[in-house]
Amino acid sequence: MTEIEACIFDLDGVIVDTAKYHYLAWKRLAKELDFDFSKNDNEQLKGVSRMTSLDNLLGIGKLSFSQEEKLKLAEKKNFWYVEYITKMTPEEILPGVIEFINTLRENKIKIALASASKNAVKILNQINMMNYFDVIIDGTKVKEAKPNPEVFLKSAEELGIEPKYCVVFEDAVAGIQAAINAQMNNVGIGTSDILTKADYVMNSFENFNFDQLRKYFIK
Ligand code: B16
Ligand code: MG
Repeated sequence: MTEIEACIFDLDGVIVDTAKYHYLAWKRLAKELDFDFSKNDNEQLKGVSRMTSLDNLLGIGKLSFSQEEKLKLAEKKNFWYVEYITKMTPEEILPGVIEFINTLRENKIKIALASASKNAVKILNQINMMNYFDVIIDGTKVKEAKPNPEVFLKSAEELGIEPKYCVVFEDAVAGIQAAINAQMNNVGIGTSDILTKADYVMNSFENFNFDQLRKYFIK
């Protein structure tokens, strides 16, 4: 990579931990359908679309429903999920995120949000972060779910930056694969035993700045 011109952020698991609210809402649905849904099972639902998450959940419960019934179940889960996120505050922004984004701003780096969630704008409003992004591409603007690269390619296109000058920040295996499919550099937020394909993995943004990012990627 010769230069970094844009950073593209996933939302859930990178900027905030909404995975815990998705989990509570899916668990409640599983309980209503009379099966158990563990935290470990929840890993399969991270980063993928709402309907794919539902298919994964129903697979765990070994249940099948018509498309119409599935839409109703997804709507029900979303209603509960929205109840949780409506209570979110800026205190839930993960450590170091704002400080890191500020170092990007100081270095004139373009910033995009690329999330599979149809609730992304609602969450950004709750945590007062709408103004941090030059471009927001969410689940309402894409057809294909990660690992398809659409959400990242669309972000780069709207920013007017070529994929090879972008760095994606992702917590999900499907998201890292989507970044690779978009031919973008990427940083995994989590652990390297799970995010095995990420270019670089870190636990959090705490004490991380643009100079460190540059040192790693600019050869
Ligand atoms: P919604 P991200 C993803 O957000 C979540 O990780 C995933 O668990 C969820 O199913 C998906 O959004 C859709 O969310 O039901 O709110 O539309 O990680 O891409 O920011
Ligand atoms: Mg995520």
